[in-house]
Amino acid sequence: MTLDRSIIENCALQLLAAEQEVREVTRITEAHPQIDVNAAYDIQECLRGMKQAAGIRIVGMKMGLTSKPKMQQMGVDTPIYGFLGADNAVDDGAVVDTARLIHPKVEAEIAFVMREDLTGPGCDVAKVLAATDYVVPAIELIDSRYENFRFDLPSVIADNTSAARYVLGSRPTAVQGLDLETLGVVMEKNGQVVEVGAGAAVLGNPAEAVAMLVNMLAERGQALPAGSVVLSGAITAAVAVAAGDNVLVRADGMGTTAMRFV
Ligand code: 0L1
Ligand code: MG
Repeated sequence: MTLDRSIIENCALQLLAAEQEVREVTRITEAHPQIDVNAAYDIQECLRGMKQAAGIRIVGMKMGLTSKPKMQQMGVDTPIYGFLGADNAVDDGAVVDTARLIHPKVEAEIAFVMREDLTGPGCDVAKVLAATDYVVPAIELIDSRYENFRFDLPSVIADNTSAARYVLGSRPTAVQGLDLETLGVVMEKNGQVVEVGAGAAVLGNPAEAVAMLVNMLAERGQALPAGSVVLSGAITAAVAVAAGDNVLVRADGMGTTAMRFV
């Protein structure tokens, strides 16, 4: 559906303020139950425009709800996407201030860095691999702006799929010769292994998630530009973090990446 422009802008402003002021808000669908997935992406785009107008550069995209358990939990059969701003990026091993976050959780992911533009429809794994510059292990920090991390599908899409921070590994690896499906990933928190998984947890292959992103963008007349970072989706469950925690993700043959929390 097409939502009144003033409702789109009000919802985007509310979510932006929640992020900036580090406070929870009520799901936007409580006040506006008519918001569907299409209208939710309109709100996400409005939020993106507000951040760009404030000088934030868009550096990439992310996929969310890419695992079967998460899709089942939300009662959907299609993942969702969001955008990554330069203000979301954290240097490998750097400190993240939890005072700037509401209720942070971390996920182990594989990030793609694109060498060529990709345009849908019809994007597939082969096209993604051919257009990829390199892959690195990543940690995505999600931080829903909604009370108790509870939302419905349109609400979480409008909230930029809970995107908050991300860190990339420092050792770029070419995709050629990598088996992304059996790629093993381990997440450690404070030196203890807390999650393990394999690339196949992401739609059978993380490159499949990137292809799906490109095809979903095409439905809204958009493309994935060269140079984009793409977080392909969680390989592990999301793990809550707090000040004092150290999180490290290791991907088989691809090195590690880490975040420290104060
Ligand atoms: O990156 C993700 O998979 C998160 C998508 C949004 C749902 C959530 O916040 O758990
Ligand atoms: Mg994620």
